[in-house]
Amino acid sequence: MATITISAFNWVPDFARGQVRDLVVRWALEEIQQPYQVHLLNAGAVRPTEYLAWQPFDQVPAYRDETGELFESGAILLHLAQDRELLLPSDPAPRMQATSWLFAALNSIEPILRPITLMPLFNGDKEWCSPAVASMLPMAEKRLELLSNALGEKEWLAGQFTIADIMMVYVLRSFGGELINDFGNLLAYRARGIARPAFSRALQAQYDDFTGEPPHGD
Ligand SMILES: N[C@@H](CCC(=O)N[C@@H](CS)C(=O)NCC(=O)O)C(=O)O
Repeated sequence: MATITISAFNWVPDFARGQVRDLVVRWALEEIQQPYQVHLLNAGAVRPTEYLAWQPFDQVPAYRDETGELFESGAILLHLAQDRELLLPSDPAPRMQATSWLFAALNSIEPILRPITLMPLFNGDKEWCSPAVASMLPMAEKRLELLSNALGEKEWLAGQFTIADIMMVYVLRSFGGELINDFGNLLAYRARGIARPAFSRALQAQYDDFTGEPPHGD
């Protein structure tokens, strides 16, 4: 495969360390043992305006290889998985399942869990925060119950390990917290994903790249 460069941050606040979304790209690259370079940016500093041509929302990750450029972590995973049986089976039925579950992680699970986790972090001192979070819990519980039912006794969402599991485990790890405690199979699934050696290598690589300084030397 072509020489790969991804963007990542060299500094983020403590709460975000180990959660930044380049993690899923690093994880996929580690699964296929593909070396890559990292273009480091500081989350606390203004990014160079040229970066917007690569990532229009000024976020990480962005991705480049000799064939072109991508942004959006899901799109990057899909690209990396082309012709990579280890990330996405070529057999149409599981391939279609994995594609659906990749998007489900991003579009059907993350948006439901994300505010429940992030709102208290950023607005925990506001009076409206607790009732707002409480109002979102029933829908999250229902969605997780349906995810749990769909996973059932399976080890991975599409039968074999795929990019769908990379994204779903990332979402459950970053935004699932204790919300999944009532679902034994989801707890085991998340633990199974995190236990993969490629995940540990990706996590370590993200931490190793936090070499920057906080803004204003805070
Ligand atoms: N939908 C994008 C989201 C990327 C994203 O949220 N990146 C965060 C880090 S996890 C970021 O760059 N935040 C800095 C900012 O928004 O200024 C993807 O999945 O790639």
